[in-house]
Amino acid sequence: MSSPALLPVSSRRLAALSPSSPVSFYPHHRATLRLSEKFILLLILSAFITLCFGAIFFLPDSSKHRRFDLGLQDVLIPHVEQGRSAGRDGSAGLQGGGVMVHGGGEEHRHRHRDEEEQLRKMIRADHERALEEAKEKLKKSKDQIRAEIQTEKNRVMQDMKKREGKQLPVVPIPKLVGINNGDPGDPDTREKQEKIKEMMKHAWDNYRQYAWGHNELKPLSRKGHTTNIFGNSQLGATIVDALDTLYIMGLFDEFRDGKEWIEKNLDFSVNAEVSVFEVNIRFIGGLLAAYYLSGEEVFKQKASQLAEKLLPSFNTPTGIPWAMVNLKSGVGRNWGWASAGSSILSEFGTLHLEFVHLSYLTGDPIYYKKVLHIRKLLQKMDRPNGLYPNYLNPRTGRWGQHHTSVGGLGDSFYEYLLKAWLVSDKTDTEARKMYDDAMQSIEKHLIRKSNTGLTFIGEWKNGHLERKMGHLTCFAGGMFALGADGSPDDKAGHYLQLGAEIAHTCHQSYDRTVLKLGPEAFKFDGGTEAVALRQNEKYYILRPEVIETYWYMWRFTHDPKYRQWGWEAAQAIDKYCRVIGGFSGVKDVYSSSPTYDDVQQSFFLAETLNDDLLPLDYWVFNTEAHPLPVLRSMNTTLSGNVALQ
Ligand code: DMJ
Repeated sequence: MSSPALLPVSSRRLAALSPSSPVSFYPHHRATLRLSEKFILLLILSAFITLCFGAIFFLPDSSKHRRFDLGLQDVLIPHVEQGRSAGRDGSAGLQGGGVMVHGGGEEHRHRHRDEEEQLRKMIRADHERALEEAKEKLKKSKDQIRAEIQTEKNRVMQDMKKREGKQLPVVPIPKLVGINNGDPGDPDTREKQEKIKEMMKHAWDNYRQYAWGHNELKPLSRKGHTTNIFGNSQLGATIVDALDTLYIMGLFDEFRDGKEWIEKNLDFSVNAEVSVFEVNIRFIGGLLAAYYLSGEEVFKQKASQLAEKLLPSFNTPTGIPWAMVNLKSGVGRNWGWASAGSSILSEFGTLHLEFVHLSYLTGDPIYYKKVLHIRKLLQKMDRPNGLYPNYLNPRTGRWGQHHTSVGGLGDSFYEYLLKAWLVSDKTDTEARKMYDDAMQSIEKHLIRKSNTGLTFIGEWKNGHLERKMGHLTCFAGGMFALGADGSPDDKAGHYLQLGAEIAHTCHQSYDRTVLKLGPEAFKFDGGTEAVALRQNEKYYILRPEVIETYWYMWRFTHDPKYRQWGWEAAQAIDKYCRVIGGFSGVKDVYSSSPTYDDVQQSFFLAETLNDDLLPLDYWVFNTEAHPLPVLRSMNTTLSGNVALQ
């Protein structure tokens, strides 16, 4: 039994006054009291009670009058005040708060009852909210536990494989150079090549000096930079993105520096929530390309370590991966801005090339299975007008908002359908068929000609075609050209022509600016053609898509105008984006005195190549321009023991 001393104050007080208390009030007086005395006593007592009772009614009403015991007033009064002031300005407040008449006894009680009811409601709502929050936390930790189990499983599997000492396939490293050992032959082109190399060195050296190990460089502030796609970690994104370019350009000292940093510092067990797509295209793509070019094992090892860390992102009810994953805990989630909790088409649809290569190199089919599962799922789904919407919910497997684009949010999904076919040495006909069908619907519903005959690719949004094209969409010119060979109904000429038209339009978007650099997005409305109208679409952040299309068009047609256009863009970048500390994006391509955004994007160092290196029948470029070899043996087996189909 608890002793009174241990009870709370109020309980202790009650215990002292209870009938079982050993203390009684003057027992010896009881017998001696007479009737008249009792009567007088009773009279006095009743007069006293009447006085007290009346006093309650005559007490002045005051908003400061504290009616609540047990300390509750401190919690509740602010709500009352809040409710009252809300009522005053007409918005939802406590009922009656605005009509109370001070001093009216009936109203007073009535108002207090209302207030008490309101307060009870608020307390209930608070409790419900707290309960919801607790549930949410519980759910999160469940996800975390699930992800951790999966990560552990993967690790054990990987260890088992190592112990089995399974022989991994000998990796054929294809020819690096095409005709003339990559030597352009004529002095003019050689000089331009040297200039591009010098620009690469300027970008690299400044990154090396001011931001080494950081993800990117702030060339004006001369310090490191990072964004949420890398989870605010320091993973040296620029080093990894630049490796293959350094190698191809023959900048071997720089390449060695990069390799050394990766060997010693690149650690993926960090508590960072990264974008699965970005990390795949920049890091896994970059590391694999560096491995294939140089044959250095460390790049392969790092790529497969990282790939393992991305696997928990696939732990969703549908197998469509989350957009982000925490590299340490394995917990995944989607971008807050994405429609109805959806994953993004261009993100989960741009894993195929790298994942096929990972299975090929590690002998573990898991990577290939993951991306094949995504494809099978997409293949089965209904598509409005044959178009793939950009949003897909990974919990329900249903499309989100019906927004389709060949630019941001959609772009590289289409590119990877084509490249899945190419990397399989043209044996993955399922991917080719999906690509061809998608192109047909895109041509029918999204591609139009402007009043003056510029071909553009618009976006399907809110039930109509938006006559706007993004800088990102400009990569499609190169994609059409790359896919021309092998297109159905002998439409190779048609697609090459379409590629040329898109290249022309995108060139116009550059040519119609003051800086001769293209805006982020441009319109085809009324009198406006290939020009950005909104201030927030006038920036250029060193993106490669337009130059990429020129590059493919040059490769397939050898029309010198594409080289010329590429050179013009390179000169404009050198003139307007170059600063002492590297290269920076600019905020307005229509202004003759542009301001800088102070970011040297890592993809800037991944983009520049010269003509005759890397023949396209041996190499497929991932979406970040990292070259991966065509897997010649894929039609029979993957990695010697993993069947492809
Ligand atoms: C690159 O990181 C890749 O090309 C990606 O597919 C989208 N675009 C950026 C650069 O603009």
